[in-house]
Amino acid sequence: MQPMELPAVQPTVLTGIQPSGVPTLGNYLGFFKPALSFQATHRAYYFIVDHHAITARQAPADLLANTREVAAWYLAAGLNPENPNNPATLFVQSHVRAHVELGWILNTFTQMGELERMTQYKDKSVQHAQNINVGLFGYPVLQAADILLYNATDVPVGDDQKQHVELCRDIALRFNHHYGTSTFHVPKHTIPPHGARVRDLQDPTKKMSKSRPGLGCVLLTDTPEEVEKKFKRAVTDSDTGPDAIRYAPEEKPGVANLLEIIAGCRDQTPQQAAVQLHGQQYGALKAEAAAAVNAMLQPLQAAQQGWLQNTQKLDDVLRRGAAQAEPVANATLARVKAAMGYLPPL
Ligand code: AQP
Repeated sequence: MQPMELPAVQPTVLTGIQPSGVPTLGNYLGFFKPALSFQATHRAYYFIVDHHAITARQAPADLLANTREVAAWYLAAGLNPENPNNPATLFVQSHVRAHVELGWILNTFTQMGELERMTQYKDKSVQHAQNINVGLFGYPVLQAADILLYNATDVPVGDDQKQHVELCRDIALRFNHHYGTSTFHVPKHTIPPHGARVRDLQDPTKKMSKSRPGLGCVLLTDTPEEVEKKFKRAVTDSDTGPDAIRYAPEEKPGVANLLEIIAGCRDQTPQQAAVQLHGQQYGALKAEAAAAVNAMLQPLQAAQQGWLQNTQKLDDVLRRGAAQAEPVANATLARVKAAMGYLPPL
């Protein structure tokens, strides 16, 4: 059988987020904002990874509500499915069945040892010690399938996901090499210059995470008062000198986190934010961070509520998105199966 050729690859972006809770400020600065900037230059696929979210137990009502709510955050953050020149595609992972099928196939191109080395698996095994399921272990394989199905050239993710995208590259190269084909396009990850790892305000050694809500975690749904309270209590250090506010991530992780947050909200660098606050005390830094976050959150929250009030329109976007994604995913799956010698459906 002749191998089926990889179509000419155009710049294509693909990335996703789990509907596992209310997204955090970390998800916004490290994910939504940088990922959506690719719409201007790339064929863009954004999705909601519900199959990934079930690797930790989700209450059915929460999974259902969170899936629409995350779709509404994407749209509020600027995803534009109506752009006449280059509409972005937004869809739900489970609406395109090829993800699971390719994930199964790629399991056979992934070594146990590779998955055992994944930092997220190690962290989540501690976080969900009662439920270390096979899906949690195989999470990066399904993620590789997600990426490869759309011939993605760029995968914008936060710092924590870099290792998974590197594994995806290894799997794609291994498959192509084994069959002597160019079945998969090998993607690259893109880490945003700032906001790649927004840290927990109470413990700047940890990333801010939607499954670890609390005083250290700013949620996109927080009121201005909640945001102010969380920043007021943010952990810094005991430095009181005139140089206390400076950007030194190793030496002063709490302060660096606040500067990165201000910078991420205002499209500047953390060094620029530090210069503007030079000579002031930490109270001023915390107040400035809260003000920057609130100014960014208020229009975002209003836009998200607008989408949630019109679920019919929201569902239409998701339905059209799946219809656009499915043929692309199915074509890749057909190429994979042809390369491997599967008998096509008769
Ligand atoms: N604190 C963060 N700073 C920068 N980027 C972040 N991301 C997550 N937290 C931060 C990025 O957001 C994208 C979507 O994340 P996800 O929902 O797929 O899962 P995650 O990385 O495990 O994020 P959470 O918030 O910690 O979710 P839970 O608690 O459900 O596991 C990814 O690109 C991620 O890098």
